[in-house]
Amino acid sequence: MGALLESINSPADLKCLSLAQMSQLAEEIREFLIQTLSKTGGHLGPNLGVVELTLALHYVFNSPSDRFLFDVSHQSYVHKIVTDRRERLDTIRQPGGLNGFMLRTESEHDCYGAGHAGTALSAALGMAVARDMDGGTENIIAVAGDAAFTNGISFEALNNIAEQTRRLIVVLNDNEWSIDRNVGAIARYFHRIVTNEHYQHLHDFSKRVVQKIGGETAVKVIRRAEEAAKGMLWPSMLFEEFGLQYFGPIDGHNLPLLVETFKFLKNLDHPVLLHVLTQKGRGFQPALDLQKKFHGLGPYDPETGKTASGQPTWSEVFANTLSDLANQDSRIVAITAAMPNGTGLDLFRPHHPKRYFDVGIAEEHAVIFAAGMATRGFRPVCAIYSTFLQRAFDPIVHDVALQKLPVLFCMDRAGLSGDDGPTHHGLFDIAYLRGIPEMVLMAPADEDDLADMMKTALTLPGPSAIRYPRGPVPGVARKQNLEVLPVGKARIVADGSDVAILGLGHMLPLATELAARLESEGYSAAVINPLFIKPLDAETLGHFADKVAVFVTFEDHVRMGGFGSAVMEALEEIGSNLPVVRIGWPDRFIEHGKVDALRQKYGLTVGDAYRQVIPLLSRRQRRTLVAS
Ligand SMILES: Cc1ncc(C[n+]2csc(CCOP(=O)(O)OP(=O)(O)O)c2C)c(N)n1
Repeated sequence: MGALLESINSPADLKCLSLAQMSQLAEEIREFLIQTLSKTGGHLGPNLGVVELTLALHYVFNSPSDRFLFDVSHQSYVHKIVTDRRERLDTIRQPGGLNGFMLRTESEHDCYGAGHAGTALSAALGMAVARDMDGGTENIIAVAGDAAFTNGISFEALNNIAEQTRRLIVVLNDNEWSIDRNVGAIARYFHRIVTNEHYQHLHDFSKRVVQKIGGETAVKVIRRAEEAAKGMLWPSMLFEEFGLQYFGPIDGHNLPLLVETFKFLKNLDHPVLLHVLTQKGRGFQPALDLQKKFHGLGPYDPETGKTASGQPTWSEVFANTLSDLANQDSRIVAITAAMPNGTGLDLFRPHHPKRYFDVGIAEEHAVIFAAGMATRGFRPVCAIYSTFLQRAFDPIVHDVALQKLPVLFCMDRAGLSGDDGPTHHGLFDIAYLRGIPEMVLMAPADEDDLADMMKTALTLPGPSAIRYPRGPVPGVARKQNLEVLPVGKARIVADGSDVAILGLGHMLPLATELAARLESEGYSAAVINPLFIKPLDAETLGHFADKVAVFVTFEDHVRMGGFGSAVMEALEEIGSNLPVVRIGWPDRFIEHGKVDALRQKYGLTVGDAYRQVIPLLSRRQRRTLVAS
């Protein structure tokens, strides 16, 4: 670790540095990030891009009394480093370690938690208005990426800012990238500002001004910097119309310029937007070459950037299957909300470029857009992570289901996300989709199931959803042809008469393992792959209710309102009062960590199921003995 970096334990330490030392510190932080994240994984590219920006913010403002909000907050590692978490950066995303996003419980400097995009401006405005009502004086600064401005909430906030407060600083951190290239009219608009030749002139001018004032006395520096900042004013109609004075675009890696600009903006009595240009992945060639990959990744080689290549993922199977299905049906279209890489759709894009739509970070729009296409006879497939689809609950109900439109939701990252933590766990989708009339809801146990479910869904007259987890598929030997599954029919994997064990989706192996353990102790255990969460196979449940003493359900979802709850409701409806041992996540937010360890901690193991089921089975035996 660099010598300067070792001396930084709080924002106050930064303020003792000269600007030249700060520039040196920026390079040390970059090296520290590259080395540390090579072992932990994490959002390297975005953080390399905001080193100077974050240092300048902490240099000029006083955290925690002044408040910084980072949109998504995947780019808050530098903020963590300078706010007393440098020594724990090597624990980031590790069990018991630092969270990969801002977390209010982690530090007094994390004034607002996030993980989903588009929230920074609204939350910052809420804080500003609360400050004004309380007669407070602190500064509130929202830092949001260019892609965060493709999100509706950011614009809902913009629409409201000038009416509500006179003091709010919005920083637009423009690197032209979302995870993939940023898309849409807003992205093009930012690009036009940046490539405007008049701006180039201003940019050179401002650079010269800052270079000139670099060595002067503090008073002169401030006065001239004000002039410089005013000189850089380049009215941007869009933000000015929203009532925010627009400054920029300025070089987001020029520390003196950033510092002087923030000093100037700090004293204004009206809301402002500062447009800074940064380079995602700055200082690490592999991250500059492979922007998408280095947005966020697992461990890598800190010299070459190489990562271990693994077996196919659920996302890849999804995307390849969709490409094949689209070859046969020209009405199939694929929609992503800024996640072509994560959902696998960037594999679909080259095969069907005209039937691929990246709508930006705009899940609500994605779903309503899909609904619109479906009214014209298209078969839209929305590939959206389970956690981000939460945003689109109302459009799913109001636009898709209510109108019985055949939109398929492929929910990637359903289940525990692991390292990313509670903002990204996909643990609620069954609960939020199960109660929607018309919805067909499925969970595959392996890649064949996933492909069959997709084929099935694309024959249905109404909405459907498939949930599958992050990571590699089980790797079964694939069958030749896809099948249309009978809707609402479970698959009996093994018959049995004492206990019926239902393993939903990728939890099926736990059901099989529990059955083997019970069988080895003389019990007869049935294993069922439910395939469908809705409609649930009441007939199969009824069949087993007549012979077994207990049901067990395994699901990678919260127990409350989940698959096990659905089984209980279905049993109650057929008049059965058999006990159901439900294995799933408890009614609390689950921290980040390794999936296996968290399953152990929260009771999602075969052993936990066994301990609960044995007393219920023994009671039955005792009853049988008494009866005979
Ligand atoms: C609602 C929502 N949808 C999708 C994502 C996934 N996501 C995380 S960061 C990101 C791109 C953010 O780009 P930008 O705001 O420009 O910041 P940068 O990473 O470029 O600094 C996306 C799409 C998310 N966090 N939240």
